Amino acid sequence: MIIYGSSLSPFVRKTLAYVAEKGLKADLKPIGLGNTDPDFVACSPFRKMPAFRDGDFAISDSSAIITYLEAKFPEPVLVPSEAKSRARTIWFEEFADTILAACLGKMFFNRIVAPRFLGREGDLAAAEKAEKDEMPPLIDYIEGVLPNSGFLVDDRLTLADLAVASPFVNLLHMGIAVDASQHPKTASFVERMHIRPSYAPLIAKERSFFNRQAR
Ligand SMILES: N[C@@H](CCC(=O)N[C@@H](CS)C(=O)NCC(=O)O)C(=O)O
Repeated sequence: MIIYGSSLSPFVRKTLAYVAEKGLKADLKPIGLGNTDPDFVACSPFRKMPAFRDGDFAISDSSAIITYLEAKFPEPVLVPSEAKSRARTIWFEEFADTILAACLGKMFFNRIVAPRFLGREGDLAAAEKAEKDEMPPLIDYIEGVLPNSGFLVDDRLTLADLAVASPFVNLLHMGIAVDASQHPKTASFVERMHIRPSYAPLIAKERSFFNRQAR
């Protein structure tokens, strides 16, 4: 199995963490923005990452890839089958991929991606607005819905936790931590997720990439 992309993308990172939690093996083929590698484009017609290939089957979109893998490799169950639990898991994945990633993405894109990878200035006012106005209600929301177990659904690890944890790595790369005095459950959730064996090596690799860049 091949995953095309860069784990700096929250969608690629979520997929890689999911693959690791499933105990599966996939080759990560590095792809940057604007890459026109023919097999990447064959798997992802609109050139969005992640893209995925398993033999003659190709698909893109992190949720579609995870849907395929969960059906093909049911154990361990990371998308519960019980109706309410499944719906809540998909809601949290959707919340993470759209609402949370969009907000943190404005910060990450304008402060890091545009200046470092695209050679142009980012919209720093948009990044500032996202941090000051858009992000706080999202963290308030997570704090309010996180059960004491520290897992979003069914008091055990599911795709919901993997999805919500992913955009927070981009926050980490910007030197911003969830304030534990204001949002203790969320801060602890993020910390615990990021030290899991599925996330920690990805974060370490991303960090060393940034450190090499800074030299
Ligand atoms: N819903 C998609 C989103 C994928 C996505 O937007 N990826 C971004 C990187 S974070 C991308 O490839 N952008 C390149 C582009 O839009 O051309 C998923 O979950 O995979």
